[in-house]
Amino acid sequence: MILTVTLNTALDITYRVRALRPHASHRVTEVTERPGGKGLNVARVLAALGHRVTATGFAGGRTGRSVQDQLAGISEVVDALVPVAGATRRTIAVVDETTGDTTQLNEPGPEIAPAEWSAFLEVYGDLVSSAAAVALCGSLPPGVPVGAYAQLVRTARSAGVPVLLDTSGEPLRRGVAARPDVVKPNADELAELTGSYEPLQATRDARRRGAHAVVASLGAEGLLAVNAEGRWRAAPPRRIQGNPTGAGDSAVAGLLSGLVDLLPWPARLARAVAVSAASVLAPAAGEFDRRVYEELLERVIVTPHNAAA
Ligand code: TA6
Repeated sequence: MILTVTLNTALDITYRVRALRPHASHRVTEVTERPGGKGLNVARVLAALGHRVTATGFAGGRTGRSVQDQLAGISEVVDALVPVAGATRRTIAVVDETTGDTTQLNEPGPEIAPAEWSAFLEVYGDLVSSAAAVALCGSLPPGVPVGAYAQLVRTARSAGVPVLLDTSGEPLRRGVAARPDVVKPNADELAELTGSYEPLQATRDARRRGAHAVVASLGAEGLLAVNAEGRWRAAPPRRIQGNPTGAGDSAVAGLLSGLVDLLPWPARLARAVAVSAASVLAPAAGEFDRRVYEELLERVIVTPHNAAA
């Protein structure tokens, strides 16, 4: 199984409106509520790709119950979320149907008590040794130590389990230094880490900081990957317009899926780009249409760069 960690789970609420205008009242044309937080999106996409997943992290309150009720409906996902006293946060995405632009509001999440963090570490320690790979994804809720991901990376690595990290800010900086197998920052996260918006330079710099492979998600341009074997660009065959919320999470799922299926790097990247692009065309994060994914997968363009990193 693949283990996903979502310390700051969320009930993702998506509102669609015809056109979003400041200071105006809007009629919502559609609303969806889904289990969210980056790791749970990764778990749902992995399940749809046919993998068995165990999802851990924290859940609490009415929102946490709603997240867990929906997870119970996905047979490939085992719910190993640790109960907490505080309520799982809500995130709100407002999609403007005219422009396709999305405005995202993320609550900070519940305060995690020291005893709840210790309970999580025990669950994680038990699960990690039977995992084929681990994904550590998203922001940290208040109360979780800023070095949490560094600690979780070290635990996975000493168990010999490949670990992918997708977070931002100081937790990313410390996590990278713990030498994860893969990090997947977006352009802003990479720039915050390295001080550079030049993708190749920033990606190589992030690797020098400790990650074995860096896969930068560059929005509509796809992925740029650098590891010891080389570097590649992977791009969708056409410009994909839709809801980009969770596109990075789908890319993470594609990378992990390719990793556990032992695909060579170019094929892993193609899978990640295809599932990410397919999820942009789906109504909510963590979802995609299988036929759209397969059609895109055949036409993703993966280009090797000649010089090794
Ligand atoms: O990537 C999209 C998304 O995963 C949403 O589903 C939402 O839950 C949010 O990001 C959480 O991100 P954060 O960085 O706050 O943990």
